[in-house]
Amino acid sequence: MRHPVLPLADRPACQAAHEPHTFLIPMRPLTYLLILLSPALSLAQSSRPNVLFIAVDDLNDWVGFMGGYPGNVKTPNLDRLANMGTAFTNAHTASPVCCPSRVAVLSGQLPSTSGIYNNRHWWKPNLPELVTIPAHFKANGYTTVGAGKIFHHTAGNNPPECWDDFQRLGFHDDAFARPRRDLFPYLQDQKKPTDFPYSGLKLYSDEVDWAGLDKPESEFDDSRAAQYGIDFLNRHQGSPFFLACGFFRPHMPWYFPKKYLDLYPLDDAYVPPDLPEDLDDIPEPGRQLALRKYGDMEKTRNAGKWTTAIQHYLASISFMDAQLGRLLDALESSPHASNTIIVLWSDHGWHLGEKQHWHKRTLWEESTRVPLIVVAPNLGTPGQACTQPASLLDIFPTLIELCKLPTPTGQALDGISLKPWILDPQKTGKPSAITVHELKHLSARSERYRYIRYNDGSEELYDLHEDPNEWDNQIGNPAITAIRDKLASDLPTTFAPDALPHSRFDFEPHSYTWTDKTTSKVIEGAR
Ligand SMILES: [Ca+2]
Ligand SMILES: [Ca+2]
Repeated sequence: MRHPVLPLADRPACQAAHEPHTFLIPMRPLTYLLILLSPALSLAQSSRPNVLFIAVDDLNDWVGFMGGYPGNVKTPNLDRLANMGTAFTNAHTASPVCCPSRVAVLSGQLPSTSGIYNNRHWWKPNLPELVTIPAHFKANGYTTVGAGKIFHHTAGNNPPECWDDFQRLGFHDDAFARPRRDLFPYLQDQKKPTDFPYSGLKLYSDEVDWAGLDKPESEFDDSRAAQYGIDFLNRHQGSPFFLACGFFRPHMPWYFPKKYLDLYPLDDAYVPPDLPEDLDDIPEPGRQLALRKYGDMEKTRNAGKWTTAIQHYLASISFMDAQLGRLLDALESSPHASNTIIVLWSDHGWHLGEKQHWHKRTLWEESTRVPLIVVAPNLGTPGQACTQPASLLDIFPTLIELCKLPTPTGQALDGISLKPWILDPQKTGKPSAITVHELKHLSARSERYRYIRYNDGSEELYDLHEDPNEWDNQIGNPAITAIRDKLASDLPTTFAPDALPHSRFDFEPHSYTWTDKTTSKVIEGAR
C-alpha cells in the first residue's frame, strides 16, 4: 500500500483572527527576560531546533496525502506539510480513545505500560513522576507554550507544570453541550440554542451534532489555537521553543464556519458500503466494539442523514486544515522557519459506518490509522512517504534524537526514533505498530498485515494489500500462520493494572491539585 504525496492545491480562504486571548496561566515575561540575560544559556541553545507540535482530534485517513477517502477531500495544508517532510502513511495510534492515546503520545508509553487505559484516568495523580514531552523540553531549557487540545481536553489532564504558558480552549464552540462543571470548570455557562440539535437528530450525547455555523471564523476554538501559535511565532526570540497547537476538529460536534460546507456538495460525498455481513467473521468481542453506540448509526441512516453527516465530517477536516495553513504561513514568514521541526499527528481515527460503526474505540484501520508527518529540516527528502509501520509512540523518541535531549531517567519508552526512516523511508525492519484498547484488546499492524487479539483470545488477521477494507478475516488461513505467529509475538505480554479512576480523587481545577480520597495524599500539578 503506497499512497503518493499529492501536489499543493489551492488553500481555502480564511479570515485572520486578531482577538485578545484569555490566559488561565498568566504570561511570564520574566521567563524571557532571564533567558535574554543569560548569554551562556542563549549561546548553548541557539543552535537547538525549535519544535512545532500539532495535534489533531479524531482525524482518520480521510486526508489527501493518505488516500483514505475515495472521493475528493480538500486538505491542501496537510498535503503541503507532507510535501515539506516525511509522511508516515502507515502510522497508528497506541489507543483508539482520546485520553489514553494522548497520554501514550506525550509519555511515550503504551497504555499497558502506564495503566492509563481510558478517559476516566488522570495520569498525573496516578503517575506523579511521569515525564511528558512538554515537561521534558521545559526541563531541558526550552520555552514550552501551547493552546487547545494537547492532552485530553477535560479538566485535570493538562497540568500547568508542563508549560511556561498555555491557553485553555476546552470546547467553547459547544459549551452549552457540556454541563458537567467538574469536567469543564473553565467554561462559561451557555444556554442551549433553541434549534439544538442542529442536525435534527437526538443522538447519544449532545456533542454528537453537526452544522455549519454563522459565527465569525475567528471565534472558533481552532482559530484561536492557530492564532495563539501565530502570535507566539511573531513575537518569540531567544531560547528554543516547543510550541504546541491542538485542534479540536474533526472531533464532534462537527461545527465550523458555514463556508466550508460549500467545499462538499452533498451529491459528491462518498458513503461507505452498507455491509452488515462484514461482521459475520468477527469474534464476539469485536462485534461488541463495532455495535457499541450502534443507535447513532441506525438513527442517522434511518433518517437519511448518513451522507449529510459525512459531508460535515469532511467540512470539519477542511476547516481544521485551513487553521493549520495559517499556522504554517506564520512559521514560514517568521525567523524560525529554517530551524523548526514540525510534527503533526491525530490521536486516533473515526468510523463513518464501516463495520456498522459510527465512532472510534475499535482496532480496525478506521480507528487506528492516523496522519503522522515529521518535518526535520535538512534531513531526508521533502515530500517522501514511508509505508513502514509507525506508531505515535515513536514521536517522543524521535524528538529526543532530533533535538539531542537526554532520555527521561527511569522511564521506559515503548516507541523508537523515526530518524532512520526519515533518512531512508525504504528501510525495512520497523517493528509493528501496537494498539491497546481497554481490557487487553490488542492489535499489531505491520507493513502489510493486521493481527487483532481480543481479551478472550479470539483473533482476526487481515492482509491489507489484498483487502484494504479488512473485510475478510484470514485467521486460520494456513498459508499465513507464520504471519499470525510473528504479529502475536509483538503484542505486549504484561499489563499495568487499571489506573485509579477519577472517582478516587478530589480535583481542584484552579490550584490544579488532586487529593486522594483514601490516603489524603495531595498531588500538585502546577509546580
Ligand atoms: Ca480524539
Ligand atoms: Ca468481515
